[in-house]
Amino acid sequence: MATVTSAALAIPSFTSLKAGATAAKVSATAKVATSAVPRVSIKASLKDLGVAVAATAASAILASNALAIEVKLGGDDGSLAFVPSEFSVSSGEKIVFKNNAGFPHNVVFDEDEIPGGVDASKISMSDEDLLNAPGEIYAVTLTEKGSYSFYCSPHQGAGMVGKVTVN
Ligand SMILES: [Cu+2]
Repeated sequence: MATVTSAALAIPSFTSLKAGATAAKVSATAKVATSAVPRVSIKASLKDLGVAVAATAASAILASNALAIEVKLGGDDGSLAFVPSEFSVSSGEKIVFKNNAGFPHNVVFDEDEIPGGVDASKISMSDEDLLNAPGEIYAVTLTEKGSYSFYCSPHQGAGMVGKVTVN
């Protein structure tokens, strides 16, 4: 019976780390743990706790993804454009350029339109390097504050250009 008590105590402290659906599930488990068949319910509650821990890890990953912005390469309508073409990020926020339509594309920062001291070649794909497959990505993180212009070298003439402000 001592084991049952400690398992039941562990559940509320875990619940405090969680919110929403998972918390509801854990408290349902707590009820089972105090029922008339302790041996079986301990197993069940530990198993459910394992599931809840996995859910916590998944939401942590989602939270870190929230710090990235995704820019489509090619509009859903097939337009040769960055979508969005003008946006702002925080310093250190990841920018993920993702092949969407009308590829191949690439992402090249204009050495004359980036903050002083930033090496364009370190943040750009090379002119010859292209994203050919659907969903292929190029990710870059800018730390120097200021405004940066970029373009897609195959489609620059068609107006596939963009601008990001790093705050
Ligand atoms: Cu392009």
